[in-house]
Amino acid sequence: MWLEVSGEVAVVHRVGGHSASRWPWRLSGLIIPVLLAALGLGSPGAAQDRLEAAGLRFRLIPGGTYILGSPGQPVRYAGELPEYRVVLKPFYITVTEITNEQYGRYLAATGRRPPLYWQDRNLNGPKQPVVGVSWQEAVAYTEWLTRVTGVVHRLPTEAQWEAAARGSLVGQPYPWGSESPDAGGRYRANYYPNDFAEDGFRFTAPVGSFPPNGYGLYDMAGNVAEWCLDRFSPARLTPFCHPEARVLKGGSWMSRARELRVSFRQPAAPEKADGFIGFRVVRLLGGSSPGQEACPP
Ligand SMILES: [Ca+2]
Ligand SMILES: [Ca+2]
Repeated sequence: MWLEVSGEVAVVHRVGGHSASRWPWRLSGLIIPVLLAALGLGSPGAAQDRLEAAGLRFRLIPGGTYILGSPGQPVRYAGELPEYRVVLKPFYITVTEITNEQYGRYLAATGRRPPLYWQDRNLNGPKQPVVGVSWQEAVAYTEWLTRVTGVVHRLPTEAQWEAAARGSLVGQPYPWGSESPDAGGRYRANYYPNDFAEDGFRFTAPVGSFPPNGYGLYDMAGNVAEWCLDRFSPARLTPFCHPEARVLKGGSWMSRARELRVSFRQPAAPEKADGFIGFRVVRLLGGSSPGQEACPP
């Protein structure tokens, strides 16, 4: 195995097929101890095993004050939060949605039952995001990651998700700014333009098929809508909304352009499993504190 350091991303690869000449500088000096300290992990050998078990790539999202929610322009759906300010601690978030390949490692390790659509050829490519995973199953995956790595992993809160999705931009409707997802004839996400396949993908796309946002995160708009940890704000529930509903963010391959806005949110019952729903994972720094110092109104 070798440990790659790229910005704030840490990935463990198997050595097979790579030149041994990469070892001396990659595994020398202070790089490894510093990186492991940043990740809150222990000895290099144990940490490598733990990272490999996770098989995931993360980006560090800086702590600080974020302005989230919608200013109301160009549109704000009922249920979206008006603009609010939140203070977040720094946290890591996966570069992509969790893929079928990554979820398959979890199934193999735990013997849990595969999710819906696991056998659906339109949706089960190794690099396509896992779908058909309920909120409870997504939480169980993060708990497994926590167990095998010894570092707290969790679903993102809505505030963490949205701060990450904005990619350092302020007051912009989309992860890339204000342009529509198809401006200039160039597609910026997998969604439902005038036809499902007009952007190149009839169903889910392999993760990373479109350009990343300013934080290097892929598919924060579209592909699969992503589970957040939070309950959907009770004050905004309709009589038809599940009382335990959780927040979905980002829109999906079944969404129209307006639903790709970073402030857009959908309620879904925690047991709901569907072909448009997936998730990504947050790794907390410094133990199990919630990572959020203020809550939206
Ligand atoms: Ca599409
Ligand atoms: Ca997504």
